[in-house]
Amino acid sequence: MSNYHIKHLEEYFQLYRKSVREPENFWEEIAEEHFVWKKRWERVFRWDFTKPEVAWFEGAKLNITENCLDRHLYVRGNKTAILFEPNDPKEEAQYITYKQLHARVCKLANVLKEQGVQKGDRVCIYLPMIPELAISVLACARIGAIHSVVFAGFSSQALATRINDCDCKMVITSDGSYRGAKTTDLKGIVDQSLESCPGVKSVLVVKRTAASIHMEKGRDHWLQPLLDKVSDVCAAEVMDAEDPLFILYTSGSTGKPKGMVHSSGGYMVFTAYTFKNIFRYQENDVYWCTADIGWITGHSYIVYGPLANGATTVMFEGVPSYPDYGRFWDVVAKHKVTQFYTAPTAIRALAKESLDFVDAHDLSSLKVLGTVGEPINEEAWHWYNNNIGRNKSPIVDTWWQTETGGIMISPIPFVTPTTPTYATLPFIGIQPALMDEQGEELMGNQVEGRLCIKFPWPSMARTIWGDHKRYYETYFSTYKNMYFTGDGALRNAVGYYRITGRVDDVIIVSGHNLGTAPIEDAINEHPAVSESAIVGFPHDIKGNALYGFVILKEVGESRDRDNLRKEINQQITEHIGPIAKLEKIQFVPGLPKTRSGKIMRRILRKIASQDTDNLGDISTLLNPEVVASIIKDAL
Ligand code: 7RM
Repeated sequence: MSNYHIKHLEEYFQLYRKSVREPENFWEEIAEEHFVWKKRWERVFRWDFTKPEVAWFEGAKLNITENCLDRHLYVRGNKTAILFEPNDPKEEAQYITYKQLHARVCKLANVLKEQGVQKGDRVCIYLPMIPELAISVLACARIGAIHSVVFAGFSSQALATRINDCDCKMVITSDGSYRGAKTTDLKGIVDQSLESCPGVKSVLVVKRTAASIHMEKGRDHWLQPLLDKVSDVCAAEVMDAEDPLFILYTSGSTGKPKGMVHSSGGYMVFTAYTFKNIFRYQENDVYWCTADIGWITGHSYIVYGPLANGATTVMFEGVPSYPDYGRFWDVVAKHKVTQFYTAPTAIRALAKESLDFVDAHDLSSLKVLGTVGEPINEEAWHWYNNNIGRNKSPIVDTWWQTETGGIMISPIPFVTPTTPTYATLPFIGIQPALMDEQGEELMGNQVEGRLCIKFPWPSMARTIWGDHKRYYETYFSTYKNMYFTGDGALRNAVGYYRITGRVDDVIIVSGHNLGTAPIEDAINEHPAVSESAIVGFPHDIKGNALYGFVILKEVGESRDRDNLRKEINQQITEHIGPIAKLEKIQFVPGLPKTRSGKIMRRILRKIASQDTDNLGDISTLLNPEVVASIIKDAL
């Protein structure tokens, strides 16, 4: 157990140095001591960022679900694995033990097999935050099927794109979902998607809302009757460490979403090891991450990382504002939550409300607080620290990405002194670099540049599904022999990292990554629109909000502007989902362009954030008169 639980700063530095000087030995010890393998690896890792080709624990055989379930059965079989807190506080919470979870996963795995799902097949999971979501993920892993979870807030078109991109043959969904006061007809959305997904042969439907829904004969099946008929024993498929475990889509700055492919051995080792240390998980703790399993945070730090450590992990179906803004704190008090992990956007939204919502609840169980998803501003950090952490629970500001699989830069609580807005130090084994625009690494402290990682780590994505070239171009072509994150960052006088935000055309709105191109494509399909450009601008709660500059066609000129705005947002909701709706829409006569025809987004960003005193270098600007007119009419 020696190096698994880091206890003081000196130990962190020692382990960090070891992980850099002898990475093979370091990771081999972790992998050997803390996991069960069916066969040992032949090589700890192999890498070549020029291709890129990366492999961890090659030759090893395992099944991640045996590490997350089976091995806990004798030591903690009756311990709660998943603690389900429903949307409606009047509905009873569910305490699913490791034994019960194991049985439910095996049953579903048997149903999947019966439905013809085989090792390597892709299964799309489109479910709300109910236990069946985690169970579906694990059931796929049990039989070696590759899960592709799509966040249940995505529209039918977005779902169809993701189903088709990786050729899923099955979808697991529910009749509907509850979120706050709203119910959503999830099955209706799936039905619509499947009109354009010929590869999907079967749909399994979990009953949640008991809404009356259409069941397509021969294709759709209620899940429960199928579960009732199968055994709760299902041998785990023997997987190679490098076999794909899952695909998870993330927005790119251009083109269609990227299906990031994660493999099983390295992903397991890294998510489990980071979970244990970054949340200082101890046996009787109750850990709660408020993310949705539809995002990477949920995959790594609701399901795999916690379960691989035998933890109790809370799954919350609802929203922070229902039935009122005290709900998070109500849940913390009710279940005596010890680690609480959320996003800055949630903290900002709650900080706007009365402190009475906090003070009405006993938060004394809390030991560690976490944040993830976007930079946390100083004010939100202090509010969180003072009111939720009562100045004694350290805040771990964890920086990482869908692509990195696990947390990369973060304090270790009670070990790394924290500084507001700083993600602080790289986790063990992570070698960050800051680069200047000429491609030179910035050495020393007090520098700011583009954040890269210069050495492989176990949980990095291996490719983009079906497009390895795009994987290379997006992440490995900008800086030679480096993984480029797309983020800017600075390193302060003591070597702490602060992430300053995206440097590409990805905008993070309420913690959700949105690429500008897909939104623009959606808008441009409106018959009255000829061209559009989207930029982000600062927003009190969402972090960033979207500002659209839209050029109308002649047919649009005579139309009512407010109706057009509604239609444009409707268009976006249909193509992507409500999370991508525009906060402001300005109709403009043209867009600032360079002589080579590229939109100068830098100028639009300045206009959107009402910062037009100094537009910077506009020497390549083709149409200054357009800029003057946009500024004059800015919203
Ligand atoms: C885990 C997750 C990734 C992007 C990333 C950053 C931003 C995430 C932080 C952060 C500042 C943080 N995956 N980001 N964590 N920025 N401080 N602690 O969010 O793929 O959905 O997003 O999120 O820009 O590149 S993600």
